[in-house]
Amino acid sequence: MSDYTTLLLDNHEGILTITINREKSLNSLNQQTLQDLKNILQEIDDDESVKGIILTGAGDKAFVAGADIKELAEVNQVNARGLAESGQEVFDIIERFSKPVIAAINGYTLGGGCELAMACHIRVATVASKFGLPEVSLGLIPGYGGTQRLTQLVGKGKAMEMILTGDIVTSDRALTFGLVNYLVPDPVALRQKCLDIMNKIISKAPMAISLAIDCINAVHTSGENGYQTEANSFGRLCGTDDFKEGTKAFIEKRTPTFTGK
Ligand code: CO8
Repeated sequence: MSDYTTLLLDNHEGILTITINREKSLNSLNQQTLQDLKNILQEIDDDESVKGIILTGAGDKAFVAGADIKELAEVNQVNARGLAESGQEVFDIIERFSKPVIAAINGYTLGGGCELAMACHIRVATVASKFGLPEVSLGLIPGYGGTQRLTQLVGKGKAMEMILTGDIVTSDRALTFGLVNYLVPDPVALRQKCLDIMNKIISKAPMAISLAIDCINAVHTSGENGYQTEANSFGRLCGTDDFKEGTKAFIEKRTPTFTGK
């Protein structure tokens, strides 16, 4: 795997942990970080040694505290739209990634950081984590898909309140809203919970996991009929070796061995 200046990579038994490694600026997302994220995802898409991804931030203070405000301050009306779009493209790659992506949230998860976490398939957070889309305090709105994904995850009323007030909410509130799947007491429990969920997912048939992600994303894809996507995917899966193995193993009362074929 290539080296990335803003990321730490650790592949342990098929689970690749990607750590955004800009602790001094609370792992804020500069353009280099976004480019590195895009590149690593492209690099591992077809890499059979990677079965799932845990995305986290370095240190114990922040997952990601937003876009890099120092870089953002230089943005102007001419290039801002393009920058928002290219960031959205990276987050879209994550959301549609063929392998499961879990956000391991360890502290401040603000602005672009909250948008990044929301693009992941599952979110687990420490109780000390804090969440918010405070862009209005900077005279902005979320630009990396936050208005859309927050509304999808927590509903319009709560999304309106969080984005219009810019309030930073506690992890308890985030759990109540459905913004995170689980809360855990500390970073050690965070790692373990993410591994437990990921190990469960990657023990299943890889193509079924990948197509399930596609179908769930189809709910919010304009012009796509999700029911049709589901039926098509179901049909494809019924032709796989893993389907034959899964049903055979059930009948034979044993654990299936999936090959991804
Ligand atoms: N960008 C750059 N640097 C940051 C950021 C950030 N988002 N957040 C923190 N830092 C830096 C601080 O400047 C500080 O650096 P230094 O030591 O050199 O002064 C260091 O990290 C530590 O931060 P603090 O001293 O502020 O730590 P505190 O514990 O006092 O406060 C907070 C922690 C509350 C998280 C505080 O740092 C904060 O409010 N950060 C900004 C949060 C924020 O507003 N995020 C949203 C940014 S806007 C955004 O994400 C838009 C996304 C869409 C962009 C679309 C298109 C281009």
